[in-house]
Amino acid sequence: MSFINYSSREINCKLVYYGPGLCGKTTNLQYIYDKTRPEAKGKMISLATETERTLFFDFLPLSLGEIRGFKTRFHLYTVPGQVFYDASRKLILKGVDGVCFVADSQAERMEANIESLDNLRLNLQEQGYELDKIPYVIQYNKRDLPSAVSVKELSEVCNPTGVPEFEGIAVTGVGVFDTLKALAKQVLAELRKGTS
Ligand SMILES: Nc1nc2c(ncn2[C@@H]2O[C@H](COP(=O)(O)OP(=O)(O)O)[C@@H](O)[C@H]2O)c(=O)[nH]1
Ligand SMILES: [Mg+2]
Repeated sequence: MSFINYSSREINCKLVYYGPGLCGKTTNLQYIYDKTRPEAKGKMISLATETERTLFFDFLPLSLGEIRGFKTRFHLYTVPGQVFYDASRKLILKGVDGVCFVADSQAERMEANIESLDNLRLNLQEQGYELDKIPYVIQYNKRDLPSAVSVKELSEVCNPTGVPEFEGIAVTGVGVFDTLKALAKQVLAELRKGTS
C-alpha cells in the first residue's frame, strides 16, 4: 500500500490502469503525461514491443497536491492486456492503492472486457486484496466508435456494484482527467482514514 517518506514529506501511491489489450490504457497515460506541466511529472517509461503494445508496463509519476503538508506522488501504471502476460499483471498489482478498469466500448470487445475483469478480481485476490474494498473506478473508453454499446449495457455488465464510472475517448482526452481525479480522490480519502 501507500509508502510515506517522512524525510522528503511525500506520500507515494500506486494507481494501476487495468483492462483488455488495446482498450486504451497507454493512451490514457500518454494524454495525462502530455497535459501535465513538467514540474509535476517524472519521465514516462514505456516498455513496449516493436508493435507498440505494452510489453511489461507503462509508468508515470505524477504530483497531485498536498495532504497535511505531505506531497502526494502518484505512480501510474498500465498492465499488458494480452492473455499471456498474466505474470506481469500480477507483479504490477503488488502494493496497489487504486485501480482504474478501462473497458473497451466496442461490442466485439465485450467478452474481452469480462475476461479482463475476472482476471483483475482473481489477481487481486491472490495478492490479498478485494476489488470491492479498494479505491476503484471504471472508464468506458472508445465512445467515438460506431460499434460502441450503450453505457447502460456496459454498466450492467462491468459495474454491478455501481462504482464511479466515466465515458472516455482517450485519443482526444475526453474523460481522462475525470477518471483519474475520481480515483485519486478515493485513494486520498483512504489515506486520510488511515492517518487520522
Ligand atoms: N477511436 C479510438 N481509438 C482509441 C481510443 N483510445 C485508444 N485508441 C486507440 O486504440 C489503440 C490501442 O490503444 P492503447 O492505448 O495502446 O491500448 P492499451 O493496450 O490498452 O495500452 C491505439 O491505436 C489507440 O490510438 C479511443 O477513445 N477512440
Ligand atoms: Mg498499453
